[in-house]
Amino acid sequence: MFGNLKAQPADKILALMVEFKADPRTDKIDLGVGVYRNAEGITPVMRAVKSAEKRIWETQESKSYTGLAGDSAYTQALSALILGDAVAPGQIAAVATPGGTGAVRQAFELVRMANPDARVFVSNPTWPNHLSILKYLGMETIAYRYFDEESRAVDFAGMMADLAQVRAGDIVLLHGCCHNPTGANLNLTEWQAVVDHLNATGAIPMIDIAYQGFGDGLEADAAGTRLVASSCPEVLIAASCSKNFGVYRERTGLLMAVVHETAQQALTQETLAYLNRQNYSFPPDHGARVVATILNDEALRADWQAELEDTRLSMLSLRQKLADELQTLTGSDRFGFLAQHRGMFSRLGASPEQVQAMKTKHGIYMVGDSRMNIAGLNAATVPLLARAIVDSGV
Ligand code: PLP
Ligand code: TYF
Repeated sequence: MFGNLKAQPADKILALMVEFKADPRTDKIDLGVGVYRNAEGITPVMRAVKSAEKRIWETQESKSYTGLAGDSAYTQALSALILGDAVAPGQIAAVATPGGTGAVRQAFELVRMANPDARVFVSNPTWPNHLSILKYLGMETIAYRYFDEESRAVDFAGMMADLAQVRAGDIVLLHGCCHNPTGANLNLTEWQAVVDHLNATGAIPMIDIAYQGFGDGLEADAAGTRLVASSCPEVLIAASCSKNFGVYRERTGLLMAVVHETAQQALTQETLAYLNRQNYSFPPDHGARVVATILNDEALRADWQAELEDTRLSMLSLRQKLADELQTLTGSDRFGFLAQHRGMFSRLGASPEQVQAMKTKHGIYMVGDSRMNIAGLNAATVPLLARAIVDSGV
């Protein structure tokens, strides 16, 4: 049996992690995998997470099973963080999932169950796992233009032209904020135009939001998602707490379905719980309990927000420093987009050869499509990167 297995393509981001680790150079710079790192290069456990874990350790009296949907204190608190009051609670079905990836997987499975003919429109480019999971599930996937390689901004005209082909029941996958891998995002006017188009055609939005609080702030980063949720009759939302709570390895995610008719809420909720049961039964609890503890406690929540805001501002400041440094070195505004992009990532627009040259000559690791994790930088490495970029002829 095992001899029948075929080797599967590796995840290029995770492969780069391994390659970086094996590089003996001490001055190497890791701009690969999307993990936040502070100025000391550490991915810290957030203060509020430590406090919540202590509290849980002190007070938790049982680790018996929760429910198939996870702890409702978690699903409700995180739904409210993402959606605010954009939709009435009675219109939301929600389940905890193992990370944002688990939510994405369950969302696609729900779509396939409800409408096997649905096609899934994804941005070109998108997070590679979207494509890999869709392929694994055998779902038809269509790419829409998203990134203008010249301006390094959203190619909105191209995006809308490609979305003209959507049919009723098709799924349009959108990144809620901090687009991975480009860093280029829709503004609210553009979100509105997408919403109008989806509603005119009957296509269904699915939002993947994995970086709320990393771009323009907790509220601003959720604005597009809230607009969609309040304006479209049916919406899927896959959310991750990995980044904004720094609980990567705890696998803490949420899948929400916003239903038009309150009567459909119970059936959708039951189906989401059913899908959890088929795949892993009860979702992980520890990270979810930490998140719920933080969100439902005024002091912990304030402390978490303050640390998240410091994290966001540190990335913004690195962006500005890098853009300024490149401005000085090149005497042009060609790299001004770095300060306009939001979140952890920017697609630099370097060729695969230039990315390779930066790795071999300068020990700078970025993903092959020239996606850089801005949080991998610090004040000392920004000038090194800027010089390597210019030196490589980008
Ligand atoms: N969606 C996007 C766009 C991501 O970048 C990530 C990665 O962090 C995720 C989903 C899922 O993250 P996780 O499964 O670690 O919560
Ligand atoms: O895009 C990233 O770097 C993060 C982390 O299979 C990640 O989203 C990368 C690859 C992967 C899972 C998570």
